[in-house]
Amino acid sequence: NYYKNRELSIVLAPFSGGQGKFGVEKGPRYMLKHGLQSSIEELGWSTELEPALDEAEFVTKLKKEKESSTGGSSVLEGGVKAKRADVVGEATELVYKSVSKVVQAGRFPVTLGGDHSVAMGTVSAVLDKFPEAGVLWIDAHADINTIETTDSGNLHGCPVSFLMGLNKDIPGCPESLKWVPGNLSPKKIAFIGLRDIDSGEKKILKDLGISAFSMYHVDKFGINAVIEMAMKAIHPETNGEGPIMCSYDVDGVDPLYIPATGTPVRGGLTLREGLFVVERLAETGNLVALDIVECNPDLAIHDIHVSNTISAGCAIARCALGETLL
Ligand code: EXY
Ligand code: MN
Ligand code: MN
Ligand code: MN
Repeated sequence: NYYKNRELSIVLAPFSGGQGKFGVEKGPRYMLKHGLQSSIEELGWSTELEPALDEAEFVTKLKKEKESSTGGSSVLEGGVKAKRADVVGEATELVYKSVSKVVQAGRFPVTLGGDHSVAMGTVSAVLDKFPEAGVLWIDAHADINTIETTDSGNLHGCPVSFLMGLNKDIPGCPESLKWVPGNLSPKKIAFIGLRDIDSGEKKILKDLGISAFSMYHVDKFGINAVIEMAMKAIHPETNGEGPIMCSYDVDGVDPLYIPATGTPVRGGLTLREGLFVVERLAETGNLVALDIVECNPDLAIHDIHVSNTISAGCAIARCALGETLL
């Protein structure tokens, strides 16, 4: 167990610039309103809030960018694409600084997004503190497009390529994102829940030999076996033991259960499978950091979709922190 003192910080990362839909910046506020902090305290953690960036300030910045002549233009020098790269660079670096402060103080960071671009900050900060950490990326998507392979130009589809330093040598790589150390080894990440991967991403996953468990593997082997395989993949020398960070995109879970998210894909994890992943991680005692991203209350068509999404997001955090262990 890496946090014997059971001290934890909820890092607030209310940022939406990694994709085009406003509302995802409201995730942290809604999850706190749902009582997340007190429910974590009830599990025996002392908690603090760590606001990484100001929600309103970044909404204003992004709205200005939308109205500007470039409209958050995506095509950069060399023909590469990266929408709103300046704002994404600024926000993710702020997240990096907040999570760094938290982990260096020996506190467990639970980061609430925001879109998944914020993981450029969280994972980088966690790797500074735990260089041997492996990352479990729970997602319908692989988020590993480079600024060359991305069709959309949305940077929430690219954080893993930045974490691995895959954009560094591409001409036109935005200055604003050069702060990302890019030292995540392809051997130190495993994906679970994939079902919407672009062809360029597939090639990167293959070429770099990255462990990726799609919904096919979940159906074939069952979620428990998939988690075991994923943990062994990121910690091969120690039979799966070692620090683990979980970056949890709620769209990994089927939209039946978590509908209010920006890029829903049907055929995902059941709510139980999605919670089991983090319950199992809690049981190992090896979890060192957690992100919960891509809850967008504005995309719900019914109030029940908001509460389903937010309560599931909060349940992911509680289960990861041991709520359901006896
Ligand atoms: N692969 C698509 C893209 O790059 O635009 C979709 C990415 C969605 C990413 C969401 C956060 O997981
Ligand atoms: Mn996703
Ligand atoms: Mn796609
Ligand atoms: Mn994602």
